[in-house]
Amino acid sequence: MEKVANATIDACVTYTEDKTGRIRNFEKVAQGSGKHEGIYYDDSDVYKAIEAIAYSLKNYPDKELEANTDVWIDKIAAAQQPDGYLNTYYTLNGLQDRWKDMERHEDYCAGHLIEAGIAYYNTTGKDKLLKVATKFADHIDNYFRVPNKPWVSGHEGIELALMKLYHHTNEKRYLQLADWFVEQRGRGHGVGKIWDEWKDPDYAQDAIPVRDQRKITGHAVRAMYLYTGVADIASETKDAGYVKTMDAIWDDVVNKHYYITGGIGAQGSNEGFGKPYDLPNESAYCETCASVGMVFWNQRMNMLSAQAKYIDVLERTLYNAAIDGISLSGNRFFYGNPLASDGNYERSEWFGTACCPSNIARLVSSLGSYIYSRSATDLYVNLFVGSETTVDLNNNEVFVKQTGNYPWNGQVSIEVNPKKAKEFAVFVRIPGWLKEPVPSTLYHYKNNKTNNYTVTVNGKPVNAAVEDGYLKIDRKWKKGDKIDMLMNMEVQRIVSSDELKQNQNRIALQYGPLVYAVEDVDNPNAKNGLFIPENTQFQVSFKPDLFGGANVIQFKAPIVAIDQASNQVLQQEKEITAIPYFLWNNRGKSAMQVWIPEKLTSVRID
Ligand code: FUB
Ligand code: ZN
Repeated sequence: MEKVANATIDACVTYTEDKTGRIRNFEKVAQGSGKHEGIYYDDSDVYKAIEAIAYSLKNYPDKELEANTDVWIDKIAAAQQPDGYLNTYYTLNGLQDRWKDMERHEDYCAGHLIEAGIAYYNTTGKDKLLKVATKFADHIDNYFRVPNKPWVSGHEGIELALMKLYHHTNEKRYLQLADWFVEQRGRGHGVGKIWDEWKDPDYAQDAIPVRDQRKITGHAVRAMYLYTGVADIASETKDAGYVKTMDAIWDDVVNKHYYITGGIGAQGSNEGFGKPYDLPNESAYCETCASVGMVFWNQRMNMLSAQAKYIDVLERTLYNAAIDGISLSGNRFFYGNPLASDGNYERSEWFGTACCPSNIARLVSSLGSYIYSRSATDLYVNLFVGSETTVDLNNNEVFVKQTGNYPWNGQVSIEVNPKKAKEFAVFVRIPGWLKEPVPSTLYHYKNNKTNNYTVTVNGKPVNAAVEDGYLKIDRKWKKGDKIDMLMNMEVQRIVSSDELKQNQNRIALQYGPLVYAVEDVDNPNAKNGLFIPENTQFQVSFKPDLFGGANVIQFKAPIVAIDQASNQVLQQEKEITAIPYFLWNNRGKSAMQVWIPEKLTSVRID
């Protein structure tokens, strides 16, 4: 979060207002003329940057940054049309063409504007951007839903944003509009580039109505944003049809399309989902934005059901595939996050289509909102993150403080300090990775090895049941109470189910919730020559000087290579170091792999 505050936001600001024309586009609209610079969806990156700034300012106040953001907001407000419409691409290119091509992201940009407006208001109390966003939402509602004019969003996102606006304002029309957008899909209304070009409405989750959908299809970010919105709507309306869709699609994703890093969207060709079980490693697309969306969706699924399995998935994606998208320096980004590399892939400063940098920035800077959830009376501890917060439970302020060094080790303390001593439940998530890598049939710990855990309250063992993945500690809580949790972490060898052809005879290493990778920078020639025999002994140690402090897994294992002089295969025992996957490519370009052969016969020597 500190890196995002100090480096990532700076990168986003520089690229938004200096190195590209994103802010200039708003200025030109206000001036009444000028050529649009960039791509038709670039306004969204400005809004996402503001959203990230808003979350970040909460923990890292910065007067200068806030003042600069206020200037951006003035420019955005000045570009809004009298009827509420706001889009620099169409306003500069001719408003007569607006709302014609459903793929052109006008509503997608509106969604990001709404999210930014709410976030900025929540942190600063300033409502200028929120008013602009609300006026645009009202325009969209009056233009489409009220007259029931068909419109299928070519890139979803507005549905979840409208649900945020509904929760913020309590105005029912935004809930209705969100639901209306969802109900438009799958009815043959789609018109525009996507539908012409792809000839495949599956790409935009538009082949069949959402309540009939049972399989994941198409573009991964689009799908994640859609289903986040659908889960939000279902939480509110208890729509059983949507819940059925959500359950089936979630099962399909985690059991057939899910990388061990939590990444999704295997294919570059459609930036999305491919055939079931087709999960190549080196060409894995796993867009950073898709991981961000996966985190959103699983958070909403958890809120809908209070089941911890969704947080297991969320945590895996967050700590592996998602934060892999950002460098340790905070100002380099991966668009795709493969699980193997020949050493020619590296993070970039920016992209032509620059959706990922501000997306990972807004996710990381809002980490605080993923740690806990609550019902009216009870508290849920979802993530183990050092933090302090006050939660209102049934008109009782409860100050909660977490300390520990998770995910480097499994010791976590949670202080629970209610203002008034009262009976309620604290549901502590018992991470699924203690037993199984993921709630999925795709991956298993070799030899069914599991990790143990203990939980005490004020030093005494807890006698409580685990419900839906949470240990339910129901008692009269009073000031000074403390939960101590000890999750035993062991290096796990993960194997894939038979369907995952690309991973056969290979293992991945995991310690706690983190997946590890072997980089050639530590282990010359490992990419094509390393194998890890069954009886290998692993040592884990925390290296304070590596990557600013990180665990490594070390072990002795053979690397085979062809000796050029003799043309013989040589096998040498080497000291191998594996690092957390998300930290790879922070020391220059290097070959890397997550899935490593177990036997000499599976090694492919190039
Ligand atoms: O279309 C907007 C964004 O650009 C998508 O979410 C990304 O996948 C990229 O295509
Ligand atoms: Zn992206």
